[in-house]
Amino acid sequence: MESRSPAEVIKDAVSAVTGEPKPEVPGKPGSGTPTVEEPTTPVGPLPPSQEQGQPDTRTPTGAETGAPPTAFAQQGPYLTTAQGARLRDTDHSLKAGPRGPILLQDHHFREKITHFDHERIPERVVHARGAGAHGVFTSYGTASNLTQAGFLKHKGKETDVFVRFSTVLGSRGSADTVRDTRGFATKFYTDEGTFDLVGNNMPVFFIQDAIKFPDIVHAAKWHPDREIPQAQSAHDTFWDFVSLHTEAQHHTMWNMSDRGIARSYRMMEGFGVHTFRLVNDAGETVLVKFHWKPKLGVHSLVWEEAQIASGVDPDFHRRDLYDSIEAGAYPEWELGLQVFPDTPEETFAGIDLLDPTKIVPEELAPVQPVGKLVLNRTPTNFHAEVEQVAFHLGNLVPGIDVTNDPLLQGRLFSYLDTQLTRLAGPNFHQIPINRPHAPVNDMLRDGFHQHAVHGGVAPYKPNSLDAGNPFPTTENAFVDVPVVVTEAPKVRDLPVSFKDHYSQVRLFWQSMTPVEREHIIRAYTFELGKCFEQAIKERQLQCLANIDPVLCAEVATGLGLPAPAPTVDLPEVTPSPALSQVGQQWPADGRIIGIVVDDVDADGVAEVREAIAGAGLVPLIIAPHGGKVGALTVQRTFATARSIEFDALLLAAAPVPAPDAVPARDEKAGAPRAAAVDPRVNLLIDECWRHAKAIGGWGPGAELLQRIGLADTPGVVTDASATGVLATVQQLMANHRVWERFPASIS
Ligand code: HDE
Repeated sequence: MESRSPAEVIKDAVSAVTGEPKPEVPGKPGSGTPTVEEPTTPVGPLPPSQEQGQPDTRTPTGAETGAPPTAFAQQGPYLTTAQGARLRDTDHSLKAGPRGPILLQDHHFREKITHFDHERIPERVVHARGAGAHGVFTSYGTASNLTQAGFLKHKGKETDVFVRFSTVLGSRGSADTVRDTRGFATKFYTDEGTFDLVGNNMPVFFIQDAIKFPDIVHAAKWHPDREIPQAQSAHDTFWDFVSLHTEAQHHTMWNMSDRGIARSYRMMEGFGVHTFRLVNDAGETVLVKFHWKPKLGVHSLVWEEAQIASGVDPDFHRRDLYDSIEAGAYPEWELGLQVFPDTPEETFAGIDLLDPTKIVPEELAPVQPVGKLVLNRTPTNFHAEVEQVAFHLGNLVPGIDVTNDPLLQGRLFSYLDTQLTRLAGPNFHQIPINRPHAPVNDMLRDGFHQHAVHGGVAPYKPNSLDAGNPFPTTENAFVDVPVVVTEAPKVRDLPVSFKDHYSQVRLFWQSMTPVEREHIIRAYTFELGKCFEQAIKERQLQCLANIDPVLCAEVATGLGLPAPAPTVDLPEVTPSPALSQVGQQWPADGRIIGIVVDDVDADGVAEVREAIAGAGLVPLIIAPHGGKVGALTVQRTFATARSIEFDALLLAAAPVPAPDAVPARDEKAGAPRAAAVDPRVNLLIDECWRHAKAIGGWGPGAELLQRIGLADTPGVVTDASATGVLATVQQLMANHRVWERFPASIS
């Protein structure tokens, strides 16, 4: 074999990468022709890539870095190692000859693969699946008499926030639209330290004492033998637990209601769940519950939609959040407070404020708005921001303190503890997304992943070597409210008032409209129908009997089991209309309208498309084929569209089946082909009808709706003019759904 000098080998390698002609080897004609695929020659420094933008402008200790927006996580035009050495080739490992084994010496290979091997961090033990966004909270100043917290006290004060929404049960890759509680966790980067409001979209919780959390989570997550079902409560262990542990019945009813299948993160309420204590400048205290009220109202999917979306678009909520922010339809909520006097009993209207399975109806204590949240920026890097964000109930600021709610007390331990494993060490507060926007001067030192380079020699107190620094202060410092803890024996027990497990569940049920009750019945019937053990179904039916006999009887019928009689007195309750989602009108901003077109009429569609966009809604053109229809760009084809993507459907056409379409039912029955509509359009219409969405048509679209017998039925609009149809459809969308289309046998 001919031997070559190292210099010749390097020259060859360089020319292979740069595409420069190989230098001729004397005596070897044609050796200048590259033998490997010719790569592109680098063209000098590239413009900075947006994807590489570094989102954080804070040091690990909270100072602004002053980094301009052009400061990038990655720099320079050339590929380098993690240590900055330029690389010639990242496509081939270093081998003993082209057919030989890889050499241990290949430091680039080992760095690349080792880092890749460790890219994932443990997912959250609960709330693993989520999405997050940045935004701004603006104070109305209306809470200035209640709290010294600056971000709430000063009118117009703006505070940066990061919000993470989540499901509870599923793994990180599970579907968004499963029936579940949703997390709604907000990090306020205030000037006085970070405040985390780690809430849910439901105001009550399954358990009253934190020590039960592993039990409910083990019961609700998959069965440990097969790790199924994924992200579902419709299985034996969940219903086994909640039917035995009856304090879970209230939260379970919320999950079985439409709240368990939110339409969008933008359309969910948020609740702090626990009662907190606020302290004002004068040291006076009140008890409060935190509420987030969405600008767009509270809306839900219907069950079939949720199930279809789980398969067709498992990222349904994540996509909706990011698309709406990118479209400029910024999600908005008002933060509100229910305020209660801070009495020694810690009750309001007979309701124990420390019991996290109870609400205080808004009719008794109205929610008073104190500020507005707008989400206006999507994450730059999902892992860095959404995955690494670490919330903690103990992230409190002066003016906001905790209560003795036994669930809240346990959470104060758990959130810090969990990050030690999940984010591998005690310095997770230095990760960019977790960095406070207030000056940090602590005496925490060292540990894994320490990013700060601490000066000084005396990270202890008292000290003289660092001149006693840093000093505690009473100026705007956190106040642990000196609440009197009554002299009491140590016990493993709960207050007697916590033992009422049914009256508020009954209150919730009785506050629902007939259509919402119907949905609840179907949800219980579905979930219990998926259980295997009859004893579990029977025990849960007993719980339902103790909530409401009609509910119990309907579910029992669906299960084919007898309905038991109640074993508790059914109390008179005053319904809370604020709990219902039906009957109001809401802005339809950012809602999506699908428009079915074909090659015939593009002009009418262009007009209506403009009108939709002008009204702050999103038009989605659906056509038989991709590309263009007239001047319109097609966004979905009949093959890629599915009804769950839109909130209303407009038909500008009645497309006949494409030659390759699956035959329609009436075709099989011998109906003439020309009379049939494309079966995929038929499916869109069918589903929109079943899911109680507004449907409109003009021209051939109106004729089609006539032909299939839908015209003149609730929520179906036909008109000669496209814009006429749109106007009525928009009004219908403000109700969220065409409620009268649902069968409601329950009153
Ligand atoms: Fe959580 N919860 N939780 N939780 N929780 C976590 O913290 C825990 C509870 C909630 O987007 C974990 O960082 C205990 C109530 C949200 O990152 C963990 C108890 C409420 C999120 C934990 C509760 C919540 C979590 C898992 C019973 C509504 C997601 C990973 C005392 C008010 C936050 C993590 C995010 C996450 C523990 C009960 C909401 C293990 C022990 C009640 C929104 O620390």
